[in-house]
Amino acid sequence: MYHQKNMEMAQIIQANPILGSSETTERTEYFDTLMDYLRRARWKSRWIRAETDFYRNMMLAKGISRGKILPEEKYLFLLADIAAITGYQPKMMESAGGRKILYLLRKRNKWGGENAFRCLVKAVWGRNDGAWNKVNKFQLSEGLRKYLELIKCNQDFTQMNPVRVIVIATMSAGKSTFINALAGSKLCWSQNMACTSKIHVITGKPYDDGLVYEDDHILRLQASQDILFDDDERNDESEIAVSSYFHSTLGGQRIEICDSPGVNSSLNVEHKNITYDIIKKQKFDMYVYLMNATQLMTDDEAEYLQFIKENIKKRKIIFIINKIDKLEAENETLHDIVGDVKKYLLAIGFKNPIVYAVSAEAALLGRLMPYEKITRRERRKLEFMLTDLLAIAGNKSSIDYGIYEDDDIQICSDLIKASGILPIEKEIINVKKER
Ligand SMILES: Nc1nc2c(ncn2[C@@H]2O[C@H](COP(=O)(O)OP(=O)(O)OP(=O)(O)O)[C@@H](O)[C@H]2O)c(=O)[nH]1
Ligand SMILES: [Mg+2]
Repeated sequence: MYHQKNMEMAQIIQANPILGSSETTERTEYFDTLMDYLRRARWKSRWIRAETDFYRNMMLAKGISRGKILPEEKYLFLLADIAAITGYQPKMMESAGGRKILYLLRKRNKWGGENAFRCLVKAVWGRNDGAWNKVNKFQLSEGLRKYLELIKCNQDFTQMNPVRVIVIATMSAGKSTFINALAGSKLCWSQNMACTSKIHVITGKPYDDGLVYEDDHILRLQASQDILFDDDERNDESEIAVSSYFHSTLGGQRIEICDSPGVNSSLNVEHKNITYDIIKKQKFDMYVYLMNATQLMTDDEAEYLQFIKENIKKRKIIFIINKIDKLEAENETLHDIVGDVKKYLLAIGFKNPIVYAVSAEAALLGRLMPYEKITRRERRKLEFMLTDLLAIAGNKSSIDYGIYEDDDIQICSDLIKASGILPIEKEIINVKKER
């Protein structure tokens, strides 16, 4: 199992005023200096390589922000970028390469005195809190101040231990869709056929830098959806690491959510081994067990639940009935279904089972739609879905769609509420890290 360091770190470069410089030569010169320093350090990690590629793309593209770097602050920005590229690792600052870079920066720097510069280095690259207190009193441009704030935010975030959650279920219950709904973005491939074939570890970021990272044989800091949905066959590990800001109430939380392959695929027996293996070998702070509302309490389900019960011991588990939008309100009520599932879980041996009901698809649609142009047909689909969800929850009063006239945001936000995902996110936020 490999676990890429730094995946939880958001990028800062978008806020570097050098990107706003309309002078291409100025940007190129800054980038060349940066590369020159990095070459001298001779660091060879995959992370540094990915960062270098990313910086090249950003710096050599058209200016995206406004502003300019003050000449006297140039080496402070370079220091900040180098610290960021190394993941703010004090160890790299102390390495021979780090010392070489600091020597050059110190020599060329024209801002402040020797001590002030040293203090900045200690804060930005050494993560030293005392140094940060002093830096906060320095006279700096607004642009640099903002840059330093992002750095501090990343440092504080990466210092925290993540709350680790794993989503488990039999095939096609909607694990990947559910995780996409939590992230408010399509990070995991979801299909009506067995698809997830590896553990995907999805890490949250402290703020939205607009980037999705993926480590799947190649580490990329700007992974497109095609890349995310296409597993690299050269990766012989059983894991793929992804990270993104969560566009939901989990935004800014230090969390890792694992997507797991469904365990009962007769076509892919190794999926079961991968998932059983991780459940046996790793401890999670919370287990989220998903069930498909249209296929409840099957034999496969019973077998899997038995395995889970034996392996997770007393750790926190919640159960979620997914796809409630597919239920027929005339035949059944959510209240009864939740009651039946609770009885079933009690019979298997789970004490006081916590059961939620959700439509992961509705939640995901509600979160994606505001960013897309909604056609009349899609809006009808949302309206039907909303009506069904309210009906199944026992709320039979018909909706006056007039209130949604030209208000896509309102229908999306009502859909998210009706999907049932919000109390589940609260439950995740309230999980305490196991000591
Ligand atoms: N109607 C409805 N469909 C859903 C919902 N959630 C998931 N689906 C659909 O169910 C199918 C399977 O969803 P996935 O998210 O791929 O399920 P999975 O559990 O990750 O599947 P495997 O990785 O193959 O085990 C897809 O076609 C989804 O669009 C839901 O809440 N409502
Ligand atoms: Mg899946």
